[in-house]
Amino acid sequence: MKRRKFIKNAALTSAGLAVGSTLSSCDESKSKEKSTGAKASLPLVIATWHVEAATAKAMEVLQSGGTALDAVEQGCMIEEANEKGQSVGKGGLPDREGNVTLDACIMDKNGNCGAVVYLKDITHAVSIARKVMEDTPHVMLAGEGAKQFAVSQGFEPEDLLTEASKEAWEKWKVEAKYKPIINIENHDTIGMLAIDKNGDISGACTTSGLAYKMAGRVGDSPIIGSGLFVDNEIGAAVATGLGEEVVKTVGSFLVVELMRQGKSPQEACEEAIGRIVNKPNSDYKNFQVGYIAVNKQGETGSYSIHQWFSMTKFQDGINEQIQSDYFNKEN
Ligand code: SD4
Repeated sequence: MKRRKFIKNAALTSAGLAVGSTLSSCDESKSKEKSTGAKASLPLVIATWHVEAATAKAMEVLQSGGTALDAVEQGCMIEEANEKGQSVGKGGLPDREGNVTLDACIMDKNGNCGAVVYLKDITHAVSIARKVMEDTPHVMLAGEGAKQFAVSQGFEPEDLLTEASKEAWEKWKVEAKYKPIINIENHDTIGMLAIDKNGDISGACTTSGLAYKMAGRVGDSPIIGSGLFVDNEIGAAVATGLGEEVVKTVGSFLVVELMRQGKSPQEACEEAIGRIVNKPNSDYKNFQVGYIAVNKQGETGSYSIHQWFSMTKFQDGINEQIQSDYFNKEN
């Protein structure tokens, strides 16, 4: 399904309309990843949402002998530079005051990680996160310091607020109501996990966060363990959706730890969503969270609270969008 159609479908779902068979273009046979225990063919890339250009770039890097770390960085950069994607990098929707602020992190096979939060004016937040990991003694830089560091590394500052995003913000300001919207209009973070041909795993996550968030708000995406976690012995997971709920359950770390206990990636994603929806008084009907995961054997899984979350997977020459199974089947 092309992104535009997907957005439309998601909007219909979030508006509470019945989702009929014409919208159900997902292939049910693919919607639930089975655990076979067999070793999958490598290399392999998965990413949140429908981002085939990004997974294609990552696979190109892997096929030409690049590492999983290079692959996830370069794959994510495709979406960061894509001005049409209004929740990542350039063209991201701003906060309530019109600032586009980016959050990103990256993690390698050795458990090293780097992150930037509240980064302004620099498109490739994922690359700055990698620089933090490789060229500083720290794991996270925020705001002005993160920007200064990026500039010192040769990154050119630019205005990230495009005409289209500015227009959307002006329109939002008329009512200025803040309510997380269930699906993709403001949930299009790219989280990417890759296994290179040596079987080594890396991951990255990059976003402009929730549209019209409070100024200064930081979500789950740059928080290691919440938005992303990689353990090269076990596997990796990455999250998208309402970051506050992911942070409260340390979601990606949880998925990896569940895989460590023997769960398949699919089972682990399902249990991590269960931790959110089964809380007493959970308000899950009003927000979306989705996880994707891969284990050391190359098995993958994905699960979300609501319909229309998807994963893009590139393996064995096939680059495809796979609709995710989901918890809330009430509609
Ligand atoms: C956040 N998890 O900032 C991110 C939002 C997201 O697609 O996933 N957007 O809470």
